[in-house]
Amino acid sequence: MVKFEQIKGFVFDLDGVIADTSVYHAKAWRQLAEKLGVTWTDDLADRLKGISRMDSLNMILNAGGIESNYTETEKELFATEKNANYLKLLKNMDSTEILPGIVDFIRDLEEHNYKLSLASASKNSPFVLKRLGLDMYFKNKVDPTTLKHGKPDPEIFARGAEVLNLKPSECIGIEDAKAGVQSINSAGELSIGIGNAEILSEADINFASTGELTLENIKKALNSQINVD
Ligand code: B16
Ligand code: MG
Repeated sequence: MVKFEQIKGFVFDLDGVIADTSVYHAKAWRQLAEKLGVTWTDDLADRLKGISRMDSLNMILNAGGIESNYTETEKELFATEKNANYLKLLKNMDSTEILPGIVDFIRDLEEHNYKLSLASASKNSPFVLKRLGLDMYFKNKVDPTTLKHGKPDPEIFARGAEVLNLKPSECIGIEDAKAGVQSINSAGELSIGIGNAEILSEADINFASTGELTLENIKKALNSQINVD
């Protein structure tokens, strides 16, 4: 197990970790799914977290058994429609959408000279960060349009360490999605799962909410694991 003292950087997911936008993604997908006659379930909503736009659409069509009913051009139109719905929901977005404890945590990381990067699958992430007033903290970002594979593939979190000039073993990745935790783990970083610990059982450390995300709590969690091992 990695020691707390080895850690030099933090790689953040955006939707569901920094901001409460995962509910807006779910709302916009639900609108489209129901229009296409696909039953919306909590399980489907969970599986979509962290998954790229086109992969999410394919997952929804698959869940309804209608993946072969549409051409690629029609799928592109559906994805564009979902994004337009999503952006409508973000219309009045501001810093009040930042999840609890996140600003204090980021400031604390900066104060202690940790490096920060962003590993969000969302093409909207630069816009969202700007609206939240947090873009100045994330100069180092992985551009999701340059990725060959989406989460759970390790590529995005591996690149999140790379943009910081750090080794994966020197980084902690923070995620709210099962696919995201799997990406962090297979990139060789230490994973923190935010949310349902049963769904995120593969995470090295679990916190029920971002409010628990402090350097002190991370240190405590890591030290208690070392003592048990
Ligand atoms: P977009 P994250 C992910 O962001 C969301 O969790 C997922 O719901 C969304 O489909 C994906 O970004 C793509 O987003 O359509 O805005 O490009 O959790 O990786 O920050
Ligand atoms: Mg997320």
